[in-house]
Amino acid sequence: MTQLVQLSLPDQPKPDAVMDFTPLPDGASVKLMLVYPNVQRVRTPQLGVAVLSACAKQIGADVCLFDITGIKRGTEFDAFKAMVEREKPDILGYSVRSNEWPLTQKMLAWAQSLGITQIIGGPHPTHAPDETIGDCDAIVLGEGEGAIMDILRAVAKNKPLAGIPNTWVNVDGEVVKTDKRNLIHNLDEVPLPDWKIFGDIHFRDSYIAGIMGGVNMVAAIEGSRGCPFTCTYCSNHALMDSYSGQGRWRREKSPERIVEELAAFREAFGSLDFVYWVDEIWLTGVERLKHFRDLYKKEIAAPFSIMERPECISEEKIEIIADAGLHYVAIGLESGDEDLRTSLLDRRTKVNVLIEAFTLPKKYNVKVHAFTMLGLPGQDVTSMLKTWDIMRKIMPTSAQFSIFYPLKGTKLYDQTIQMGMYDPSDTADNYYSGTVLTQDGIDNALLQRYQTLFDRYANKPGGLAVVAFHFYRTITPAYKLRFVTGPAIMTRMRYYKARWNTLRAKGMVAVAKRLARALIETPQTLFTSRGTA
Ligand code: B12
Ligand code: SF4
Repeated sequence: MTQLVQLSLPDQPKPDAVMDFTPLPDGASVKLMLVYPNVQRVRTPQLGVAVLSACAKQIGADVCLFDITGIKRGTEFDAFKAMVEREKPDILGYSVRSNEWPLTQKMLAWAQSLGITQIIGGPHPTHAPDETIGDCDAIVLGEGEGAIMDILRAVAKNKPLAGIPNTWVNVDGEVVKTDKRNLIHNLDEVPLPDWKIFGDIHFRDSYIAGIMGGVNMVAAIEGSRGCPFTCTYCSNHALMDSYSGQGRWRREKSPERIVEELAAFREAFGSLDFVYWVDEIWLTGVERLKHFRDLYKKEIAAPFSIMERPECISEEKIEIIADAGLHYVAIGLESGDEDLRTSLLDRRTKVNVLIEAFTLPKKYNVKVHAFTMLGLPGQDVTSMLKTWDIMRKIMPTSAQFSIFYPLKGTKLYDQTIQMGMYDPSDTADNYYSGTVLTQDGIDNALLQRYQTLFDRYANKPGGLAVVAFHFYRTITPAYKLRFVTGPAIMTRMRYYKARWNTLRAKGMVAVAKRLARALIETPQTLFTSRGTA
């Protein structure tokens, strides 16, 4: 049973000491093993982890990373155990999104008996501290830079964690909660990310490199924090509210710092072919954009991608950023149903604004990617068809159709539970392969069908794509044959063909081995009628 304990520990840092870079005391050492339980195996570095590693190293801690990205599914837990036993960390620090919580829980449970301090941070524990504190020693809520350094110093000095700002600490089943420290006011003061803690897979084999084709080294960078919008399905509004009165929510790094960061990346990796910005919005002040463009073209000059909110796109801004090297912009369309967008999602973007946001970049040779969601609460086929209609108008270069998942801490999470559509014990490890909502007339088969057809036809030019879409969405047997049974048969056949090839290859290897052995051990038998070769 966990409960709030009122504690005030006099020698703990105050919440306004946002980042304290005081080194570990002389002679003290502490080893932090960060954990990235990347169950989706997305190949791009998690910048939170990279920044926390940099903070820890800056105060003199030893840091290593357990990253499951390159590890075969099903073997990640054994690999984790092996690394913990080999590295013997003092602290395990897990960075967790909601879909990664079940695996994290398993790791936490195993490592509990080893006497290692276990802390968790990232979006999931931040939004579900009450559900996660029982499984670990401490949670860091929200921004973690200041807290990780305080925690490392406390562990190095053998002091309790209870009382460190923006933490929940589990003291033998009782929870000590502290206020969040203020938001980091000046992002330029955050140490440069320690990208090198991640393996090459995240840079040379980045998923962006996969999309871009021909690109080799991709840098991921955070240029700002704090989206000012309040979409009901996104964790942003909850985080913004939780920091109310604790500093400006929207903060931007200076163009000088951004360029410094990218130059450091290029120095560390020897090259830089593409830059992937993780910021939710980018195109804010025009003067900042112009200044960024001038510096960036001079010092970095690599193509890049950004994410953007439709309302922030204007011709003036697109012209500047395209000139700086913008290659593609990913924009949230989410739904073509204006009523649903406005009343359910709190995205009050007018259709003409949406259309302009998607068409303007193309005018400047910038590719456009659309984020959309299917299976929203209350969404029926008519509503999904409105997304189809708008997709046909905007014709983005590419699009992705995820299936709505209620994230803990969001308004839609609470609403879907109240509406009896969602049982919170139902989780998903990705948001593409099915719905967790129970809705009349909308099931997984239907959603997957629309998702497949949208994927295939929504941004394919020409009338044939429209005919094919409506044909397959209405004629169920044709859809099944073309998109379900047909591909399943093909997959099976490919599997048997691969097995057959392996068998043949193995057979030949075995024959070759036997021949070689016979040649060395009993060469005479090769030339007699009893020869086995
Ligand atoms: C860029 C991004 C992506 C990219 C890159 C992901 C990656 N590997 O980093 C892509 C597009 C691939 C992606 C995918 C997904 N994403 Co995403 N993504 C983001 C985004 C916009 C920025 C993340 C980022 O780099 N932030 C900057 C760093 C510095 O901040 P940070 O990671 O939060 O870390 C800080 C703190 O959280 C804390 N912290 C973090 N870890 C730890 C660990 C410890 C020990 C401590 C002490 C502190 C701590 O300290 C850090 C420094 O302050 C966020 C929104 C946001 N603004 O955070 C969503 C967000 C993280 N994504 C989200 C989701 C849901 C996903 C997906 C599951 C969606 C899907 N398609 O299925 C996948 C999961 C894949 C994965 N492994 O991450 C949600 C997570 C919500 C939740 N409750 O889990 C967010 C919050 C957006 C939202 N919708 O609300 N994402
Ligand atoms: S615009 Fe994007 S990041 Fe901002 S609240 Fe909406 S979904 Fe979240």
